[in-house]
Amino acid sequence: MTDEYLFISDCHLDSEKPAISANLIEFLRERAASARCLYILGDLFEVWLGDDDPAPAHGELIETLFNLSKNTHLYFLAGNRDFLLGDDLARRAGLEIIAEPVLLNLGHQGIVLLHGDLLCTDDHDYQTFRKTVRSPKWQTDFLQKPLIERQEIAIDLRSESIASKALKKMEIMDANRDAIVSCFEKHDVEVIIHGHTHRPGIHLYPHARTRYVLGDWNPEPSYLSWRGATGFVLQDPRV
Ligand SMILES: [Mn+2]
Repeated sequence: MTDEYLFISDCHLDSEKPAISANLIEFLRERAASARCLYILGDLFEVWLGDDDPAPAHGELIETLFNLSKNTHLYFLAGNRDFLLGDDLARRAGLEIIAEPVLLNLGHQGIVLLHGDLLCTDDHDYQTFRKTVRSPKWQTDFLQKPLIERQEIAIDLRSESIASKALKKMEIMDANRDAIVSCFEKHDVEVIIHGHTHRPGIHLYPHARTRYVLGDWNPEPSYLSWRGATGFVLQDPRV
């Protein structure tokens, strides 16, 4: 066991993309096994419509997570695709569900963990939608519908989302600079770690502040590592 902390997000696991699941399972078995903690910062699944979904395509992954959780502490912070991941799946996968913003100290640095969608404040339509679907009432009502009906609603929402994204300028889907700066200030931290935008990178700000953006896993793994001896290292073939 090392002092390593690992951070991933945006695997978007999907039965139609088995190579991503295979990469993640290998990462969990090989790379993450010696880490102290693994933080999954949302959009682990392309879609998660409730823990009563038998999700047979994800059986091996859930078992691999559970086995890993015996030695490595696994945290899950919801993304915009899998915010309905609940206590039942968390128990089966050995995950501890955490709610953003998550504050953490590593070395002498204060860190805040987010999925990242909250920083995309220029996308007003999305922020309105987010408020609706994150309300406990909406979630309770939705989860009471039969699974087949939830799947149909998700397909409708997905096609609307693709259509609206195609019409929006790319920059309004990225993190807003004012939202980033106010996030550093509000939480009084030196580091922000998030995913969601699928634009992996390391961004520097005044006052020795750094924002690490995790990439998606299509086609290659992307992860951030922290160790006392090395600090943060972003592993992404695009960076
Ligand atoms: Mn996302």
